[in-house]
Amino acid sequence: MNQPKRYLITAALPYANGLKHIGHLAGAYLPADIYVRYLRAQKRDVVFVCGSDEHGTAIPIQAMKEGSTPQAIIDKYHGIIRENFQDLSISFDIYHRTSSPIHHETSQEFFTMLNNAGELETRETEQYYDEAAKTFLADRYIKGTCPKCGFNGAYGDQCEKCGTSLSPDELINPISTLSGQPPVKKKTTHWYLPLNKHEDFLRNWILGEHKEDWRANVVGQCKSWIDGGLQPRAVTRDLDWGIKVPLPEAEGKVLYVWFDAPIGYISATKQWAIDNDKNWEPYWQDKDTKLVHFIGKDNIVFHCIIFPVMLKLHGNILPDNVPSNEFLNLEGDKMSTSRNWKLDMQDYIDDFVKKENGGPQLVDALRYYLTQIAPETKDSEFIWKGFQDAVNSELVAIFGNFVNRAFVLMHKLTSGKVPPLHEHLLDEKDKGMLQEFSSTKERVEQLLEQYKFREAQFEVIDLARKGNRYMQEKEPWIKAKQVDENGKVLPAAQALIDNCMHISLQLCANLAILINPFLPNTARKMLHMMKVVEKMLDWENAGKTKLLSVGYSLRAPELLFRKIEDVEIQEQVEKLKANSQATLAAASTEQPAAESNPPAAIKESPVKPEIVFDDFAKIDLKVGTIQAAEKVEKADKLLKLSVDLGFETRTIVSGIALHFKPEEIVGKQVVVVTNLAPRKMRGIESNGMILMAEDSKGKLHFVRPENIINPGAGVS
Ligand code: B3M
Ligand code: ZN
Repeated sequence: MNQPKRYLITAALPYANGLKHIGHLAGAYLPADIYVRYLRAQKRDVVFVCGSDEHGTAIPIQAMKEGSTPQAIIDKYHGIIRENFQDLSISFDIYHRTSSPIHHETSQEFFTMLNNAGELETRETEQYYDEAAKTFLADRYIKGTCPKCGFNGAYGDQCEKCGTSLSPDELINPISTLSGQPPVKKKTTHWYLPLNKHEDFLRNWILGEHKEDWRANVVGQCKSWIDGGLQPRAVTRDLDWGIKVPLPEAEGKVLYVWFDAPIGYISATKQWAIDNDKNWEPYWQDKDTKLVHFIGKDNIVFHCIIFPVMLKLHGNILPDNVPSNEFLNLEGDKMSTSRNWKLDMQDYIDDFVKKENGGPQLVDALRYYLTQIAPETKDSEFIWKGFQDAVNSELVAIFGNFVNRAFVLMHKLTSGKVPPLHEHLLDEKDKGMLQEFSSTKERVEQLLEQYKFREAQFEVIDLARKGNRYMQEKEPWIKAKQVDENGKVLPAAQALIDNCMHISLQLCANLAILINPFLPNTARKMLHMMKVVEKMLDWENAGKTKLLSVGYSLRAPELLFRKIEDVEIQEQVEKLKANSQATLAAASTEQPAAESNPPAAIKESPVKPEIVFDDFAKIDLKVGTIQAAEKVEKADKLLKLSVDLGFETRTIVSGIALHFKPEEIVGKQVVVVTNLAPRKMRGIESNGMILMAEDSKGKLHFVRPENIINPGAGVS
């Protein structure tokens, strides 16, 4: 492609059903932001769109969990996620919402056009229906026994225990999570996108045209989908949360969330155009627009197979590339929301950015480490110790150190001003260093154009490393010792000092430009130190050796990065473990819905393996009375309880905060496992566990004596 006239950059629309973690950030948003900042520095015409994905069953399910409504859920999480991105310097031009009217209209128009053009097919199938709740059941609303591993809390689309993708038909003894009753089969009609008809197009486009320029993992996944034979895909659902199918005969049906969500990129562009008095059409219609989708690997099929077919049929341009990342693991394990093994953007912001010694430098610290470990070609791992090392031994010891040295020495040896360059005195080392400006710029540019962000960032740090080495070899502070009888540095020595400092300061200016896409806050701080305007960061200035004028006086150095202390990372590791233990403890009281209706005869038993009476007798159960309850700071699921057990009062941390308000449970009686080994959660020692029952809607209930009795009474 020749130089595109304009760019439309998208980052996957996060579901507004919960907090997003740093795996999401590293997967799509950060690389997209780096790319966009680079394009903006090049003065290209670029629009960066994103927003909340607010449809699909994920939303009402979360509402059920939080005892809230779908609307309240999307409002809540849209606000939080949007602010998290802002706090981490992700610079969207618009952060839109798929619940907006403009998106509903755009999606319905899209569907209508495809349907009127005869590009959709209808099919009648039988689907699970809940007679009590009078509704068809989305896959997620059906639970049952996994045919693979026997876990009896598997969902109709996936078993979360063994990870197998399922269809509801495969579940053994399916149960509706709405009513707790077994669902029945009922006929329903849906609209399908016949992907099978577009196989040749996809094969030529992906495996022909883009085999070389797309990432191997993306091409590989697409190839296996296409080779496996493409099937028609339903683009409608029986659900009451979503965008209504715009047909009179489709009462009660909505567009499938994966049909409307990617159209969200288009409606976001429309809204951006309205807000900025621009035209949106060229961005989606002109061939000279470069469209790039940044996503995580679980979204590949939707962005490379399904959405392109929709775009083609609708007469839009196709993506030029879909840089998709693999997964980011955390401290040796897969990140997981259900196991609470994750680092949310919100937590990082609270614990680092919004702390006294935090601020923008810690935004850049996270951006730096996440780019350094970006899972571009394979899964990678976030390790707190690795974060500390990256910050302390690279940002602080290499980049920050070089800039600081250059500024300190300038104030000491060249009276706080940019000294002149004495060309005739330049030696090979000086020339070599100056050469590096432009060659680094070229390498960074090539790497960014190929979406190789980690290598690109490495080049920038490497340039700072070279700067340190250069200064070390030149030793201007030693030359400054060559003085005359008045203590004035000899002219010959001063000239050499001037050259070293001149080159080092021009290098600082170059570093600011080159680091800007990655660490924008650092670049701004450097601008301030150099007393230059934002315009200097234009990419065309990179590689130039005369950015700062001779004689110009610069400010005193500011600290660019601070060290990360051992205790900070220890705390994080402990917190991670405590949170996930608390979640697991809470989950172990959960009874999968299928257990409330034990199915008659299935091999995979719904109950745990048999134990002998002695095993049971080891557990000490007593009745207790809750005397006090309070929320545990920064742990949305935990309550700290004081429970009177008659013979003593115990502190117990329980993962029930999403189900009960502290004030409503004081005075209630509960059953406590009193001889469970103590466990620390969020730094609080928990001495026991409260028994809970979970109903089919996922709500927790206390297990307790029918009437108030004396605390400490034994339970057997
Ligand atoms: N909301 C899934 C996800 O967050 C989905 C992406 C939509 S992109 C159009 O992984
Ligand atoms: Zn399973």
